[in-house]
Amino acid sequence: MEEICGYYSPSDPLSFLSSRNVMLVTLVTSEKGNYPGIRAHVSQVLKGGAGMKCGGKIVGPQGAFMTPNFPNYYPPNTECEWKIEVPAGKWISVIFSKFLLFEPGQNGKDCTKDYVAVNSKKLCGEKVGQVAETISSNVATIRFVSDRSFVDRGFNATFKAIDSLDPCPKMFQCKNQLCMDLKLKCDGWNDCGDMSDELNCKCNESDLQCKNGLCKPMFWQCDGVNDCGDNTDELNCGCKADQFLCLNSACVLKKKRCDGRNDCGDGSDELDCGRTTSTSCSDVTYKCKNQMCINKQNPECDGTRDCADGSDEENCGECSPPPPPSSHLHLHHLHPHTSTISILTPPPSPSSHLHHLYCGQRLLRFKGSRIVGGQDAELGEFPWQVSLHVKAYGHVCGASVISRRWLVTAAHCVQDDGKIKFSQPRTWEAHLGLHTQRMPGKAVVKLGLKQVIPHPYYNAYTYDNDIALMELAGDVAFSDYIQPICLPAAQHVFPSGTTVSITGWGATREGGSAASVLQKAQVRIINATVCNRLMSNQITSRMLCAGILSGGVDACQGDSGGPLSSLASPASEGGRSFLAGVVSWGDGCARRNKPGIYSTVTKFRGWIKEKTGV
Ligand code: 4AZ
Repeated sequence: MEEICGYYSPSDPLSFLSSRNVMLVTLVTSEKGNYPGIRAHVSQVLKGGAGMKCGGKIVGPQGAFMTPNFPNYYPPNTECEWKIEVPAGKWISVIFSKFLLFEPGQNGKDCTKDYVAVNSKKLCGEKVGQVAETISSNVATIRFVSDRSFVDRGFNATFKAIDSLDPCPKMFQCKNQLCMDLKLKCDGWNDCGDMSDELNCKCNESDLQCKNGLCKPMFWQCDGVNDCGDNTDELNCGCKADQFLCLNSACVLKKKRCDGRNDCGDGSDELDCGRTTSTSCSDVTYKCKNQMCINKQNPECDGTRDCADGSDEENCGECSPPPPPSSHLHLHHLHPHTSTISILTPPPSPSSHLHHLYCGQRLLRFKGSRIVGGQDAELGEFPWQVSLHVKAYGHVCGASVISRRWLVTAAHCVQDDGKIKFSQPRTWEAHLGLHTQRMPGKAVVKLGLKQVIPHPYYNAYTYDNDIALMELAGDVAFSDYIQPICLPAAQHVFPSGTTVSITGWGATREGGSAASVLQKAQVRIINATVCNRLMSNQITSRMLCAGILSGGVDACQGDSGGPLSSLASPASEGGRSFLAGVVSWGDGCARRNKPGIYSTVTKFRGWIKEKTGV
């Protein structure tokens, strides 16, 4: 029926129903780790019991029907036939709110295996969202057929009598026949599922008209994301076609870029011009340890030695050597009789004894690569993620490993609250290398704290400067499951639209309960001006917004203090993760147009260095 793994709470057990007197359960374990395993109860149910019944005649203005056992798997080799009759003169609208009839080898069109037939129209496969069918008669026959092989969860459906002249009274009818609230038409969101509520719209003044006819909320313009689909919302964003947009939002002629002169005023037209050179220092240049500045954006830990003193590759982990350009063993013949051997370290592997030298890199390899709208992280996928436990209570906040000694978290996690002294190091136990709460594997290291340093300007009312440092009671040994994340330089830029990861054991929905297995999700960085508008002017420059504005994906309670990890583009060598933000606050969780708010780590780079030396 299904292949499952992971952790399921006893309060939310899985249940399976076999349609016969046999069920095969196979437990497969790998060589890694020991776990408590499973405990299952088996009971017999009456064959042909209520849940197994299907078909029949349903008469009335509305009703519901579903496949046998729904939402469990329907049995193979089954046929159900429902005869529906609504009052004379009316038509019938059938809505399948779930439609799961997947079967390998069936393409969703021919429907030669398991299918549903609405009169003679066959439907099959798995459908996302609701499916609507209109029958232009007051009687209909719905047939469900499953063959001998492969079963799925089936469907549940409702039907109602509709007026043939007005099938969606006071509502908008989508092309796929669903009825939608009129307010949802032309609001920039694909509510119908087939975009039909967003086509042929006359955009109102607060909306942006895309060239392809769609209307999108105006605040999506120039946010670095192609929301229209034809990129028209990202054209002419402040600058004309032949102009370059400077980091300070000024426009200069494109031909002035990389001409050796500071045309923007902030020097950003002279960044990333191919050859990295020393330049006069400004807000947009990177300052090397020797106080010289270079004209390259985000040069730190990118595998290229850009500063003459190599300092841009220095804080990529403790005593990290500048990563070399390839992974071979090279002999440099300096002199006929002497040769220096430099061992060019390969990308770290679990067996590499050098792997503790790196930051922001996973040691384990992954196939592709709660948080609301996320999924289980893989073991070792976010080795800098820490779970901060209050002793005798459990997980309270997240944090990130930045060195053997230091963690970064949120200041609001370490504020005293009545009797609980969150500001005291002895209150806390940091769990590093953790994957599943209450299931500490061999990889987990639990450490007490020596110091807790909240940012001195943290404001508990506005959440401004919501960042804190934690010194571990001892040095932690890095492993496949414990690694530091790279800290971005103060000038590091995380452009709007960049996809970043959020991770944590926080609530999996607003007001919901915490996750057991570390959750991960991807969100996008949102333009600060847009975000400030969405969040009623509460965003300071120490805050960074990230989210999915259509809702459904976000950090939530219990994720606070955890990392907003940004993977440097694979093109820049190394593919390291940088700590772009620290989970701080939000207006609820995963709501539409309410991004998550993170502390901007670049703003605190100097303070972190001053307090920790990292
Ligand atoms: C919290 O309560 C919290 N949606 C953290 C993040 C967000 C909301 C609430 C962002 O810790």
